[in-house]
Amino acid sequence: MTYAHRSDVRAILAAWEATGSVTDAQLRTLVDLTDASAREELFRAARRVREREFGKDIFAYGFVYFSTYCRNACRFCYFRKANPESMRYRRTEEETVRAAVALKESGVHLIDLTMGEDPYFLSSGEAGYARLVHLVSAVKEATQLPVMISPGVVPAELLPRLRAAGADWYALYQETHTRRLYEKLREGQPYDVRWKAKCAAARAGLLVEEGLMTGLGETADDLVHSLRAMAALDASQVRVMTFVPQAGTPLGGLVPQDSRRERNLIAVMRLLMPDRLIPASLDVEGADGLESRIEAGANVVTSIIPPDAGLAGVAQSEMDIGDGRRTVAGVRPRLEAMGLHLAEPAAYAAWVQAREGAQTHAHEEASA
Ligand code: SAM
Ligand code: MD0
Ligand code: SF4
Repeated sequence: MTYAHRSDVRAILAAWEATGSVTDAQLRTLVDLTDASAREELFRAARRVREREFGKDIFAYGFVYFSTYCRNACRFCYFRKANPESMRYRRTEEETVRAAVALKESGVHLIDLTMGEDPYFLSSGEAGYARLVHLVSAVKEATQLPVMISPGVVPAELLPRLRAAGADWYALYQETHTRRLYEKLREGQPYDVRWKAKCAAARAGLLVEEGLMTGLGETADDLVHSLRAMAALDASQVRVMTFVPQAGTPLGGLVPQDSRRERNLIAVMRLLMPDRLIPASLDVEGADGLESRIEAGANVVTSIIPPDAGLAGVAQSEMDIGDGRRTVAGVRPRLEAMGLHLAEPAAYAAWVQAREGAQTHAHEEASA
C-alpha cells in the first residue's frame, strides 16, 4: 500500500457510507494509517458515529484483579505461571467485595472481576467452582451493579451458574484470529476451545467481550482478518490493547510499539460495529492514555482501580494505581474537558438490559 493521505480516507469513508460495506483492502489502509491528518479524518468519523449512538455518555468500569495466580503460560503475560518476577496474591471474598463496594461508591458503572486461571478456583473440582459462583453472588449482592467476569476459560456447565449468580458479561479475548500467531501466544490453550467458550457464554445469556492485541508482529492482513472474525462473533463489547512487554516472560524482549495501530483499530471498530461498547483501557499507557483513545471513538473507560487495595493491573501492573490516577475522580474532569461526561448509572444498566434482551431473542429465533 502506498502512503495514504486524508483524501484517501475521505474517499474510503464516502464509499463505505454509500455502499454500506468496506473491502479488506480499504480496511488495511485504515488500520495502517500513519499520516496525522489522515488519522484525524478517521477519528473524527468514529467520534461522529459514537455521538450518534451514545451522545456524550461515557461508561466507566471498575477493575478488580482478585487473583494473579495462573495455571497457564501465555508468552506475553506478566502473570504466566513460573514468572518469578510477578506479584502473586489471591484476595479473600471479603477483600474483593470491599474493593468492589469502594469502586461502586466512587461512581463506576460495572465491576470487572478478573483472575488468572487460578487453580484454587478452576482446578479443584466443584469446591473451586462453588467459590467462584459464591464470589460473584457476593459482589452482585453488595453492589447491585452489572458484573463482568474475566476468569479465563471455564467449563461450559459453569457459565449458566455464573450467570444465575449475577454475572452479566463474560470477557475472553482471542487476541488474534490468525491461528499461527495465536498458537505462539497461548501455548497449550487451543484456539477452538477459547472461541467455543465465548459461544457457550452467549448461550448461557451472558454478554460477551472479545479483544485483540497489537504490537506482536501481526500484519495488517492479520488485523483485518481478526476484525472480520470479531464482527461475525457479534460480541457486545470489543477491544484492542497494545502489547506491553513484561519482565521475566518469553516476549519481554520485543520492542514496545506505540499505540498508533491500537487507536486506528478503535476507530475502525467503531465504524464497523457502531452500537457496541469499545474500551479506552488505562492499562496500556496509564491515565494519560485516556484522551487519545476516547478521541479515536472509544466509549468505556476500563481498568479503573481502587488506589489502596493492593490490586494489580494486567499490562501495566502498577502504573498510576497507588497515586489514584486510575480512578473515577481522576477520569471525570478529563472527560469533561473533552466535552463528554460519565453516564448516569441507570443509563448503563438500561443499555445492558436492552442488549441482554436482544441476545435472548436472537437465540430463541436461532433455535426456533
Ligand atoms: N486470565 C484471563 C484470560 O487470560 O482470559 C483474564 C485476564 S488476562 C490477564 C486479560 C487480558 O489482558 C488478556 O486476554 C490480554 O488481552 C491482556 N494482556 C495480558 N498481558 C498483556 C500485556 N503484556 N500487554 C497487553 N495486554 C495484555
Ligand atoms: C482492562 N486491565 O480493562 C483490564 C483487563 C479484563 N476484562 C480487562 C485487560 O484494561
Ligand atoms: Fe494466565 Fe490470562 Fe495471563 Fe494467560 S493472559 S497467563 S491465562 S492471566
